[in-house]
Amino acid sequence: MLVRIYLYSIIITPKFAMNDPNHYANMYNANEKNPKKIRVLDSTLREGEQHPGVSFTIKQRIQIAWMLDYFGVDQIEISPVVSKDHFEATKTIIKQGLKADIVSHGRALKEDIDISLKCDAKWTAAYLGISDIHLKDKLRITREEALKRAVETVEYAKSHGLKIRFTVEDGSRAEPKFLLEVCKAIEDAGVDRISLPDTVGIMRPIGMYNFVQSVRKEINVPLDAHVHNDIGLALANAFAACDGGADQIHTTIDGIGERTGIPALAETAVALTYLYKSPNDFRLDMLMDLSRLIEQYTSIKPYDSKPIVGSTAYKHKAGTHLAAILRNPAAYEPIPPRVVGNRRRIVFGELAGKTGAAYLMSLLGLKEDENGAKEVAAGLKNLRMGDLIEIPLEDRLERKIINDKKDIKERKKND
Ligand code: HCA
Ligand code: CU
Repeated sequence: MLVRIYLYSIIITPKFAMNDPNHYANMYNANEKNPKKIRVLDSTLREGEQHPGVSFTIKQRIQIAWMLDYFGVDQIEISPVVSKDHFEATKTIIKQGLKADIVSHGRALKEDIDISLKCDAKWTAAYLGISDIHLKDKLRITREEALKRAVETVEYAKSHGLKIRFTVEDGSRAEPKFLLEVCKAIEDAGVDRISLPDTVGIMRPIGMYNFVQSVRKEINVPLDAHVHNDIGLALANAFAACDGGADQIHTTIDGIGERTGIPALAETAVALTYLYKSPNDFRLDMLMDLSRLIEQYTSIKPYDSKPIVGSTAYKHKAGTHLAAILRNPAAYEPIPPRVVGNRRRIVFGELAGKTGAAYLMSLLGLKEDENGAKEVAAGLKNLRMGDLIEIPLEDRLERKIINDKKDIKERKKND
């Protein structure tokens, strides 16, 4: 009877579904046949440096730019207007001739564009608040003055041979008609990209979609999504923006930035590759190293449960999880740790259960025996000390799969 059910399930389960545990999830995700490419602009050197406590040296900035370029981002943003050191760093990075565009960020002022020109920039980005609160309480200018300044900035950059992205800062809170008016005017002035930011992270995904789509319908220029994480929706909002017509997401390493930052590069790049099937060419196995580099240079440690790069992102603890993980890690891992440069770790303690205990015993060279495993599991529970040991699984251990008699026999032969 069992055999019949097994054969039946093999016959009716398509082979690809059996080979890919994410197959049905991918069906719900409804990817198009030829998904569009969504680009990444990394702003660790601009938005990231606005994170409290972060300040890189010139050498660190250059190294971060090199690594981001090697990783495969499309644009790298840095602001030369901040200080002499930032100017030096920008100029030097531009001179390196990296594959990524280096975007020199500043205010919507001729003097800031001049600084970009002095750095020999090919790309510049200018931002100007356009919401009523920014106009009234930050810039103290009228809508008319803002519109004029936006157009003049774009015209000035274009007349000096620069490519320019214009950021309508606080755009998600600007009056929609005025937002479109500004976008149309800068499109006519020859702007190359427009960044649509959710500067205070107030949008829900459908709101971000509507915001971007309203501009997409009227404007032909490529659009960037720059979204803040104040309520924790930045990553979701970035992708909603792309569904609404944006084709470039702003990230920083570990998501650092003003207040609670913007989407993390790791999460964005993994989601693009695996969930959105965007044809990028990222070296995802650098993600852990990129995160560690920032930790080293800033002393900001990503929180344990941070997706992809967090220290618990690939730790498995509960007995039922261990039982599955030790046979097939895909049971509880959407993406293998190696792909992103992370490691799988097993936690042994009061939740380890019989399978976890048996595995721990086999690692210690103890004889495989069901009762012994039960006793160890009970012992771990009775200790009431929570988690006791954590083992990173190196190659040799990772291959050692519990209950795999063949493996055990072979080991015995080799011992
Ligand atoms: C700032 C504001 C900004 C700009 C975003 C952009 C924002 O300069 O700090 O240039 O795309 O969140 O609106 O970061
Ligand atoms: Cu920002």
